This record gives sequence, structure tokens and C-alpha cells, in this order.
Amino acid sequence: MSIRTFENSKKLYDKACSIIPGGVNSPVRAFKSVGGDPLFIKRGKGSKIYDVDDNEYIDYVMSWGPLILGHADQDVISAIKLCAENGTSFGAPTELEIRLSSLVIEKFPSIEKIRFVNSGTEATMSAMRLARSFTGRDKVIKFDGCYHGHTDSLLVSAGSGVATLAIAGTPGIPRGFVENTIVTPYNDFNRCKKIIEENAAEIAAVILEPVCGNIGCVVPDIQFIEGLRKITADKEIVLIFDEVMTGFRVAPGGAQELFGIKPDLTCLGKIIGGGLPVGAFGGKKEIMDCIAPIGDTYQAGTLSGNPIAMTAGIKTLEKISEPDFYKRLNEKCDHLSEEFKKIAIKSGINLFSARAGSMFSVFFTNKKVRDYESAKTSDLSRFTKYFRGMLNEGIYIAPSQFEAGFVSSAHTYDDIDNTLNAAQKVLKSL
Ligand code: KE4
Repeated sequence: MSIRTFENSKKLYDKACSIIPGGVNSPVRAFKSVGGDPLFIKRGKGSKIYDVDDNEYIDYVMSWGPLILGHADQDVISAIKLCAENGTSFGAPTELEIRLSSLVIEKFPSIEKIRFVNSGTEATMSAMRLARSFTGRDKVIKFDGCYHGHTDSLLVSAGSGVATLAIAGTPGIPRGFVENTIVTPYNDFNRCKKIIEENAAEIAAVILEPVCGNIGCVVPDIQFIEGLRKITADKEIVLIFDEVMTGFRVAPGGAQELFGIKPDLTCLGKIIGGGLPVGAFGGKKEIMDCIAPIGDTYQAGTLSGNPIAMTAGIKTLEKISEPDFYKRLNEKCDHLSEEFKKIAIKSGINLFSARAGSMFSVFFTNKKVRDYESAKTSDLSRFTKYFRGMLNEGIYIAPSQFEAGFVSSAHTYDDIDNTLNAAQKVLKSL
């Protein structure tokens, strides 16, 4: 294999750093926790991405989850091009929003009404405001390590970029917001139950990633999810599933399909935009009808429901609803995950591997990773060596232990085998 060079990425990074904070438009892209400079990507096709030095990589970041069909899916691209010919934005309703709404509601029976926004952050921020207005209460419970975007009241002890960058607290959040956000350990129902029983009259909502992707991938115990559903129903607290990552990923109907649990509100993003900026929140009609213009809880967005973004989402959801799509996709991820574990055992490497559908993570620890604390027992310096080694072998994984990886339908079994061969070499060197 020829030695990879990164000169052009470096030049662009230096230029970017002079005008963009950290040279990136989202912190986790900055490679801060794994060292070195981020790669600048020129293009992607299928399972591959190509950097500006023409290095090819098999990509498992997949834009952090949206690209379940892989990069530049021909049908999605053609649909976007066609749609763009008719204009890019009207600031008025279009039939496309009805079509995408229907495709989502078909798979998420808990969603009786839906509102589109432009990011997962907007979705969770809006869902929180809605839960507070619906209940007339202020406090919200979130779970340590879960990340729900960068909205003030949820960026407290969050996962993803915050966990990666180990940002303690988060400057810029007014004291009042912190007082109204209660953080408790993920996957520990009894701890949460106690908090709810002591504060029920003040709690508007409980929000969680029903399968966590921002601690790395963590599948909670069913008792945790079932317990939350029961106690929030009993106390008339709004249960919000943040399925921005898990929606259409861990199952067609997200984690709520996996667990057979209906939340009161669901937040979506990533896959429903097919790589373009789309978020959504939806749920019970009685709650959603509190949103303006029907109700008096204001929420708005210039480009919400953008026709081109809707089109990318529609084409994506249409394609992944084809028969056996998830069966074939999950079999690939299962093969990768199972063979990876065998390689780790042969290499004498302590590894905990988790997956749900086609999202997965590996942790370099001999513990079972079931929450943020146990995820932090993972050997981060070993992860850094693993990340660097895989990158040099042409495998692009998330530059952070506290993220998940994604297999797309564009990944072939050859890609998986090449990835496993790379892992064989790299794990031996750790
Ligand atoms: P966005 O605002 O980034 O579209 O979505 C925020 C969000 C909300 N909820 C969950 C469960 C999420 O995973 C995210 C965003 N995910 C991260 C990666 N773990 C996005 C990558 C980034 O921040 O650049």
C-alpha cells in the first residue's frame, strides 16, 4: 500500500483555521481527541470517500448517520437535481412536505402529527419547549452521556462532541437553564425513578436516546425503557425519544419499534433528510396541536420543509422501504461486528463491541459498556492508535471513542473483508 500523504488537507486546514474556529463547522470533525489534522474531503461515492490528496477510504462515519444508502446515491442525486430545476425554496407549503410526513408516520405510529425543522438540535429544542408548554412545568431529565444537539438546556453533561472534548459544564449557558435540567445516569431506571418521585410536579419531560449513539453505541436494558414509559405515563410527564440517529437506522420504525414502546414525542433527523438538512419532531396530536399556528407555542424556520431537502428524504425513505433492505443491511453489520470480535480475541485485545441494526461501536475495555461511566473506562490512547492505524489502512471511522459507526447499503462484503483485514493488522500493533 502506498504511503498516504495529507499535504493538501494540511494546506486547507491552515487556511480554514484562519477564518473558521478550529477550521471546522462542527467540533467533532476536528480530530481533537485523536490528534492530528482533519482530512478535507473532496467527494464520496457509495461506501467510499476521497480526500483532497486523492486518498480513498471506506467510510463508516457516513456523515454521522444520514447516508444509509451511501454517498451520492444515484436515485437521490437525480431526484435532487430534478427538484432543484423548479426552484430551491418558496417559504410556502409544498406537497413534498405531506409526502415526507406520510412516509415517516407510516413507520412511526406514535407520531400522529409532525413538524419539520432543519436539524436534530432544532427538533429536540422544539420538542422540549412543547413539552414545557403542554405540561406547564419547567424541569427536564436527561441522561449522562446522551447528546441531543447543542440547545442550551440539553447541553449539560452531554455526549458526542462535548464528551469527546471533555467540556466540563458548558460556558455560555445561563444558570437558570442548568437548574431546570436534571442529569442522571443512562440505563439506571431506579436512580431516575427516585428523581421523578421526588420532583414529579415540576418535571415536564424525560428525554433520551433510546439506543445511545453518543456515548458510543449503547443498547439499554429493556427494563430501563419500559420503566421510563410507565412512570412518565403515571406522572403525566412527556416522554421524548430522541431518534435523530436511531430513526430508520436501528429498525424502520427506530428504537421504539425495537422495544415496542410508544413515546409521547419523537425527534428525528439524519436519515429523513437523506444527507440534506432535515430534522423533525412529532407525536401525540393533543401535544403537537399546542404548536403555532394552532396553539400558542411558537416554533418556526425559514427553510423548514425545504423542497430539495424533502425530496432527498423522500427518495431515501422510499428506497429503504424496499423488501429485505434492513435484513441485508443488518447482516453486513452483524458479519463485521462478529468477525471483528474474533480478531480482537485472537489479538489478545480487550474489546467490548455493541451494535443495534447497522450502527455499531467498539470500546477498548474489559467491562460491559452500559452507560457513560463504563464507556469512560475505555482505553482512549489505545482508541487513538486504533483510529490512526485504520486511517492509514484506508478505513475512515469516527475520530472519537464516543461516537457510533454506520454501515450503509453501499458497503459490500469486499469492503467489510478489507476492513477486517485492516483491523487484523492494526489490532496486532496496539
Ligand atoms: P444535529 O443538530 O447535529 O443535526 O443533531 C443533533 C443530534 C441530536 N440527537 C442525537 C441523538 C444526535 O446524535 C445528534 C447529532 N449527532 C452528532 C454525532 N453524534 C452530529 C455530529 C456533529 O455534531 O458534527
